[in-house]
Amino acid sequence: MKVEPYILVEGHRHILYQQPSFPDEAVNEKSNQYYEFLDIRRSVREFDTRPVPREVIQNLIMTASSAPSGAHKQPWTFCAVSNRELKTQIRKAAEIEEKKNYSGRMSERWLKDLEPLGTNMNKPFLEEAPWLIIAFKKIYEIDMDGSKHNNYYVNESIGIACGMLIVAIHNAGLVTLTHTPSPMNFLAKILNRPKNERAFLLLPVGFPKQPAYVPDIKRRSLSEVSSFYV
Ligand code: IYR
Repeated sequence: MKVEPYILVEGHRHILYQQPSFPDEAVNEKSNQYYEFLDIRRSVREFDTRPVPREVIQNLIMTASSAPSGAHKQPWTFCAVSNRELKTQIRKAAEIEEKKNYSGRMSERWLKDLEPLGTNMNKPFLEEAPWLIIAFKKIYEIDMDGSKHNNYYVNESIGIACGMLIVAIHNAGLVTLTHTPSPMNFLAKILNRPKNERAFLLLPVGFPKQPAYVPDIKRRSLSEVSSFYV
């Protein structure tokens, strides 16, 4: 059978999709290996001083940006910060917000839930990590003529992209954590972002400190996190 390299769907070109295919046994093996590989990933809050080349960060961002998004709008900008002064400014501003969070804005219950994780209002990783990647979501696009158009499923889209970024970081032998200073509008100010962008997540990236310690948490079992309808 002759397979066309592309077809037209309502006048739009759809190109032939190809990806590697494996025998059943290999599918099983690969899915299990990948699970084991990702299951060792942890949020790490202590970073080594070892630098990470800019090219690596560029690759990580391109991996994140390969994520699916609402109507393929790719409604995100990933800002990569290695500049010392900017990192210091970000740390100072984040700690001001976190101080308010930890000493009043967060509920007793919330603080209790965080206790085993050992987080607090001090965020040294914001200066110690060689890079900070700040994911900004683009609420809307601005046309050449200045008109605004809302993007679609922006939170879902950037959430998926950030998930892929975290996996790419782990795959490269690097570590990160999902830092959520709140409110986080200081990031748009410090980084001078355009009006249509809102900070979504801050991910410090680097090599883990040697030795690094992480909380002794357990993950839920398959039966706790799933229901099958077969
Ligand atoms: N944003 C704070 C508090 C915090 C909240 C949750 I939910 C965490 O899982 C961890 C921390 C901070 O970044 O410390």
